[in-house]
Amino acid sequence: MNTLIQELQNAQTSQELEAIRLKALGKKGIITQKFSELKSLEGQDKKNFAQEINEVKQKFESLYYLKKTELQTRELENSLQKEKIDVSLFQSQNHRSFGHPINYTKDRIIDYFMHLGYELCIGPLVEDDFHNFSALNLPEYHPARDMQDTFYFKDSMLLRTHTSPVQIRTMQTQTPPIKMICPGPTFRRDYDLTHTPMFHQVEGLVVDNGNKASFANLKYTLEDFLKHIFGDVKVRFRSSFFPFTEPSAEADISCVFCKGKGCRVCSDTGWLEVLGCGVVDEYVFEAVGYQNVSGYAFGMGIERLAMLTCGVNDLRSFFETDLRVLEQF
Ligand code: 2NM
Repeated sequence: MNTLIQELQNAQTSQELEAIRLKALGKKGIITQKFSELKSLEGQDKKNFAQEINEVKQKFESLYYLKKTELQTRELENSLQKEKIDVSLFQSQNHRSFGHPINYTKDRIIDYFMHLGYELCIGPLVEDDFHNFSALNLPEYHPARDMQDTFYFKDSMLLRTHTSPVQIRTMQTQTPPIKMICPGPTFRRDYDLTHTPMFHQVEGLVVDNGNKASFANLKYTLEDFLKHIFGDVKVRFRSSFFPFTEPSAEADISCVFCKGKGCRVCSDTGWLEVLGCGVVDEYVFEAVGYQNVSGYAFGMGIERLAMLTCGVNDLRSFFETDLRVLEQF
């Protein structure tokens, strides 16, 4: 028995320990055999011997479990040491890509305006009626508020249909001068070849005291911005309408595919519409409690800009997360 205990204490591996366990408690183990010797005994002798071997068995087992835990812990630590990997060693050569075109385009837009000192602002995706509609001069009967365009929750909460509520919130918490941009996801109940229920916008807002922020500033900024994003293109402004700006305009660039000659993408016009803008309506300033200020704002869809700059002709490929598509960028 003592040699068994001695061997147990000397075991160096789980395998060695298991061999000793079998030697003691296996079918033909030393302790197991002692139990079969009981058959040939009777009375008090049997009782005494049974007690003796049970004590031996218990002692062996408790030492065995102690040793087993000790060895397993040591072996785990050893394998952790041995199998440690240096993640900086391996570099896959097969999956070089420049990230998702939506993020890439968004970052380029943000970079441009942050270099001009615009502050980057973000806001909630779930909005209330005031910030998404009322403050922006979208009256209750306006079609943009129709159930068909907006995802509603109860208590007239909704998924923001544009990023403009972030600008309302910024004006409510800051005082002019303000120069800010707000990128992020927006939601509309629209789903076809050229619309997805979730899409991304970047909007910008400049507010200054008195009449310092003018349409001329806006026009210069956006012209320079579009040339920064698209390279050598012509830019033109067409008059337009938005409830929250007056005057309002849309900016076109000469078609990046046919250089203005006319093609399928620009419907033979030579021009591509890329953003909307305008001088912020007095009504909006009233809604946020501003007086004697002037400002301009602009907004653009990131998907559209990404399609034009990355040469993507199907909007859906942005949302399919198909690596074969994304790897091409
Ligand atoms: C656009 C076009 C024109 C706009 C206006 C405002 C705010 F909050 F200042 F009134 N935010 N965004 C705006 C103006 C957005 O997107 C096509």
